[in-house]
Formats: sequence, structure tokens, C-alpha cells
Amino acid sequence: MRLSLVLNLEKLSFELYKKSTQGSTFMSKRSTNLESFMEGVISHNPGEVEFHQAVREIAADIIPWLQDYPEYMEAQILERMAEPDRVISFRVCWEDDSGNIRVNRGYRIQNNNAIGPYKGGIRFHPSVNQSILKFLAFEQTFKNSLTGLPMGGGKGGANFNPKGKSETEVMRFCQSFMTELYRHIGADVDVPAGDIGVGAREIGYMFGQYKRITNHFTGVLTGKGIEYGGSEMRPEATGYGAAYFLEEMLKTKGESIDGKNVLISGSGNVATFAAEKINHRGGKVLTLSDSAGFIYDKDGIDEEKLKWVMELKNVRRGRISEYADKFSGAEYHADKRPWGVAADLAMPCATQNEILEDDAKTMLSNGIMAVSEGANMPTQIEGIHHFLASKILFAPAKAANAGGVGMSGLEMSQNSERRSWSNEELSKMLRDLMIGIHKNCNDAGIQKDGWCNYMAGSNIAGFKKVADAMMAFGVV
Ligand code: NDP
Ligand code: 2IT
Repeated sequence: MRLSLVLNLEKLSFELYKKSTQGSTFMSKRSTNLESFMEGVISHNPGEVEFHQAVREIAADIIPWLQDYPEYMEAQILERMAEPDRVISFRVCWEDDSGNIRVNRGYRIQNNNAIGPYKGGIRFHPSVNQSILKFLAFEQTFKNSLTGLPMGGGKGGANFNPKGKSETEVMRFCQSFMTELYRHIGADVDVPAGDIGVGAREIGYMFGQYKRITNHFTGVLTGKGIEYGGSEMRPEATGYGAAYFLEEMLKTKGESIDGKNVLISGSGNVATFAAEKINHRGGKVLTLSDSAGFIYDKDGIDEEKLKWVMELKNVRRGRISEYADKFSGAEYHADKRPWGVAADLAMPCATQNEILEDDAKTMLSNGIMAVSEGANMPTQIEGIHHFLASKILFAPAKAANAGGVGMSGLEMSQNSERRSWSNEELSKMLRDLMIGIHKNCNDAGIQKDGWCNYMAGSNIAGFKKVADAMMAFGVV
């Protein structure tokens, strides 16, 4: 009798508690309306404009979708994903060749490890700040989920400019950066890789310093050299993957890359391998760029010219303007981006916000059929709106460039199994991975009229797996 009274009182107080919290904590207004949600994000992260942009792009698709999934809304899953698990910021001191002491700021943003260890690249560029790395770590969480592999989302970097630095300066910087970073990472904790300004050379210096400090030879970084635990196909994976995604989108319209004119921006890792795959598929690459301007080669940047560009960028560390001196018929346009050149397909592969609203309008008026984003967040939101409204094939970065981190996930598997797969095996795995990501995004984004909104599809497909894992863990 007394027991049932206690139980009834408990039930009553739970009902009262539920009533009192409805409309406030649980059913927050922030979750039901994009603008009020964004107000919260903006006031919580003042001045972090790139982070606001990345959250808005995802929230615009997720919030309407959540209306059918009140359990995620009540658990405030989107709010929790937009708050990084951890933001680490640290001083990086090093000595330049003239004996001057230099001070940079290093970061690691550990955004979300619901489905696996934090995973994502390291960027060395003077523009690096907390906002840019938070946007990249947030995006990475969704991208990694799309790969289907067990990887959480993270990103790191420093406002260090590798341009014009000697080999030994780059080495000393990488060693100093790792001397702090090593305590925050691990093969089962957080596995960084490359990004802008961080390639095989920098990964080698960082891995060497990690091993020296910890005496552990583990898969703590990906993008390593083949001799010390790296994976075949990792250098090619992002660019090739973005071309495969483009190919899959075109197939849905009975089209192919063969015979198409293609605009590519950037001339680094992603851009050059995207160009290589476009050539393999019979497309003609018209442009490449760097931060100082772009080159336009109406005859096409074929395999041989591309080899020269790779040597220019990776060995001589030169500028893309030199291309126009080397190859007759090519033009160099200083301080401009390639989007004014008429073409069928575009692959922005340099950096964030490189396609502005007017660029998108120009590309559409020139008849662009498809855009596959090799870089992270290269198109401004207004530009995306134009692409979507025109119902062209638009592959957002988190789907199109997921081949890079996907291959990193396979490098992690090879490291923990202490084995390595062949180039042929990994080439097939990359192709299958991109076909699978395309299918999942297409299934989630297909509209009644047959056009696919890959943006919404990738956001929803990426969100769901992370959300379900977070639900399983309760409120943590
Ligand atoms: P790289 O450093 O190899 O190349 C970057 C290229 O972009 C260079 O040509 C560089 O020119 C240009 N660039 C960099 N910053 C700017 C800028 N602010 N304005 C104009 N051009 C710029 O980097 P990646 O190729 O690795 O990365 C390119 C993009 O792809 C980034 O958005 C990155 O986040 C994304 N990405 C990379 C992955 C990878 O596996 N590497 C995976 C997925 C996405 P310059 O030499 O003048 O600086
Ligand atoms: O943006 C990205 O996906 C990357 N820079 C690659 C990350 C990785 O861990 O391979």
C-alpha cells in the first residue's frame, strides 16, 4: 500500500516535471526554427563566421527533417553536435634559419567521437583560426559518417605559412607542433592527416616526432609514406573520389565525363589528382589555380602537362603562373578565379568560399551541368542556393571529397592489422566507397520530380548515424 503511494507520487512528479520542461529545455524553440537555432549558435560562438556558415548549411536541411523525428529534437542532438567535444589551442615556438624565435598558434578541434576516434586533417595556412577549424571539424563529423567507416570528426592546424620556409624550418615547426599535439592524439583517440599546407613531407616530420616522444609505432597519423605504414592510393583518393562522385551523378542523367570541358581550381593534392582522373575519363581540364591567380589552357591540361604541374608544386614548390611560361597557348590571369571560363563541369579544389554568388550565376549562364566540390565548403551559401534552384547536379564537399578520409580509414585498418593491401585492391575499394556514398545521398535526396538534392541527402544521411550513436549513449 505504502509502496504504491510512493510510486504514484513519483509518477505524478514526473508528469509535472515533463509539463514544466515542455517548451523550454526539451522542446527548445532553437530546434524547431532555423533562424532561432542560428541565433543561439551565433551568440554562443561570436565572430566565428565560417563556423556559423557550416552549421547553417546543415541545420537548414536537418531542422525540417527533425519535425518527423521528435526523439532527436528532444535529446537536442543537433545542438550537441554543434558544440565541439573539446577545443585545444596551444603555443608553437620554433627557431627560424636566422636564429629568430617565432611563435604560432596550434589547434586541435575534437568535434564528435560518437562513431569512432576523432579523425580529420591538419591545415597549415596563415588564415587558420578557431572558426575555420571548427567549421572543418563540424563538417568532418558528417563526412566521416557518410563513409560508413567508424570515424568521428576532428580537425587541427596552425596559422603557420609553409610558403618560403626552408626544409629545416618546416621540420622544426612540425616537430614543435607535435611536441604539444602528441598528448591529445592516439590510434584509438584521434588520428590526424593532411590538408592545405600539410602533405607527405609534413606528415613524415610529425610522425617522426610522435614516435620519438612516445616510442610507439602506431597508426596515429594517416597520409604516411608507404615505407612507414602509409597506404597505396591515399594521395590520389580525394581527387579521384570527387571525380568518381561526379561520374556517378552524370550517370543518373545518362551522361559521362568523356568529351566534357572541366574547370578545376587549386593546384595542390586534391586538384591535381582530380585533374588526373578527369583525363583518364576522357574529359578536358581547362584550368588550374593557386592563391595568386589561374591558368587557362584551351588545349587541355593533359597527363604530361599535369606531371609537370605536380613536380612544380610538390618538388620545386613553385607558382601556377609558371605554367603559362612553359606551355604556349596557355593564359595566366592574376588575382582571378577560373569560374568565368565557359565549361560543362566544375570541380572547386582549392579552399572555402572560392565560388561566390556572382561566380555561381556566371557558371550557370555559361551552361554548367554539374559541380563536384573537392575542397571543403568552396561555395558560398548564396551560390549553393542558385545551383539548387537551377536543379543542376551539385555534389557538396562532405560527400564528394569523402574519398580522402575514406582511404585514411582504410590506412587505419591496415595499420591495426599490420598489413597492407595492394594498389589494385585499394583502387577498387575507393571506387566502391564513392559509389556507395553516392547511392546513400541519392536515396536520401531524391525528389518527386526525379532531381536529386545531394546537399539535403548528404546532410540527412550523415546526421542519422551519428545521432543514433549519441542517442544510445544517453546524455553525455
Ligand atoms: P594543398 O595545400 O595541396 O593545395 C591547396 C591549393 O589551394 C593550392 O593550389 C593553394 O594555392 C590553393 N589555395 C589554398 N588556400 C587558398 C586561398 N585562400 N585562396 C586561393 N587558393 C588557395 O591542399 P589540398 O589540395 O590538400 O586541399 C585543398 C582543399 O581540399 C581544401 O579545402 C581541403 O580542406 C580539401 N580537402 C583535402 C583533402 C586531402 O586529402 N588533402 C581531403 C578532403 C578535402 P597556394 O599554393 O597559392 O596556397
Ligand atoms: O578534409 C578532409 O577530409 C581531409 N583533409 C582528410 C582527412 C583525413 O583524415 O584523411
